[in-house]
Amino acid sequence: MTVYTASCTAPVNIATLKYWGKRDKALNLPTNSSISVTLSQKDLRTLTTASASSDYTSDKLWLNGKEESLESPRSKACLQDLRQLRAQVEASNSDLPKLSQYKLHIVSENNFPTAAGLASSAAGFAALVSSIAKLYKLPQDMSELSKIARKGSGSACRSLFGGFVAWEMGESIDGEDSKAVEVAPLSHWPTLKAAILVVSDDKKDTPSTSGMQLTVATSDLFQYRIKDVVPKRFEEMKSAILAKDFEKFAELTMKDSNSFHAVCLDSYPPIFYLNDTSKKIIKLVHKLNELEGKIIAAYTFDAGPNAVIYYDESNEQKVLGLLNTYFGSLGGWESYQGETLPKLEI
Ligand code: 2P0
Repeated sequence: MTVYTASCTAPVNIATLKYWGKRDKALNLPTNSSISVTLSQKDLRTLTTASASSDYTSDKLWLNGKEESLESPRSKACLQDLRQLRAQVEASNSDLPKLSQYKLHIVSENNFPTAAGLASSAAGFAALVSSIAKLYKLPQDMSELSKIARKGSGSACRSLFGGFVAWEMGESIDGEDSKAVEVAPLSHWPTLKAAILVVSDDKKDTPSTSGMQLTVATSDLFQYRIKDVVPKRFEEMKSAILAKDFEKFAELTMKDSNSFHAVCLDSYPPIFYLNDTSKKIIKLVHKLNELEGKIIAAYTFDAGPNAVIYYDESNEQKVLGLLNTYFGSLGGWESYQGETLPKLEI
């Protein structure tokens, strides 16, 4: 039996300008554009191997050694789009094996505990799409493929690129212009680092998808956020990244995290993702910046209580030293844009 295989990795990305809200739930079309930093491949990533064979009888997925379903509408949408593109390739070259008609076996592994409360769906769908695209030898570029990953999970579209990434919300109804683009590669700002503080590894309170729907339907503040706040912040953050202006980047990052959690609180009934430890981390970072007389650290929180702290490597001792003093009992990763250093003792 002939088995065709290809493997790819995709890293976790952490949004500095948050995606929160869909204008189309089936296509994962967002109500605002967003920006993220993709973490180093060496630290937090999904490795996926896709294989196709005429002998396979059904599509199958194993995630961290456990068989999972590929029957969700999101997974099916991704497979359908990829098969369609492969069929186009096969139509133009009749010598190619008809992989578009073969069933797929997908084996996927995270190198971080899924229970750590870190968004694994982004890296997961990005690795799924890129490994199948590689297997199918698709000619499409990453932005094109990001539209497929987006249908799996909105934030997954950003994990197809390394470094600094924008997800342009687009305007069309079919989502053809809702895609990820590179703002700057990883090498652009090698001294920027991120530390992740695992405050809790509990399953999140409200799943992102239903949380977003609730916010869109009930929050007045959300309307202000998407119309008056994010469009300007999107441009400012891209400029701050291109200029490697840490203070500006950090200020915008913290403000957007707070804005996102504010619209969660303004939802009805309210959604709470931050806990008391998260709030103490926020206060501590502001205290540190105040004592320094300038911004040397920025926090951001996703749909859970865990913190990601951005800082420049020149301030590593100060930032990590302080966090270690106050939150020494928390688990954490240190994620470097480049080399992997030992696990953080915090
Ligand atoms: C983000 N989050 O920009 C924001 C910030 C959580 C808070 O993207 O429904 O798992 O699969 O499109 O991508 C989490 O939402 O949601 C998320 P779906 P997703 O990273």
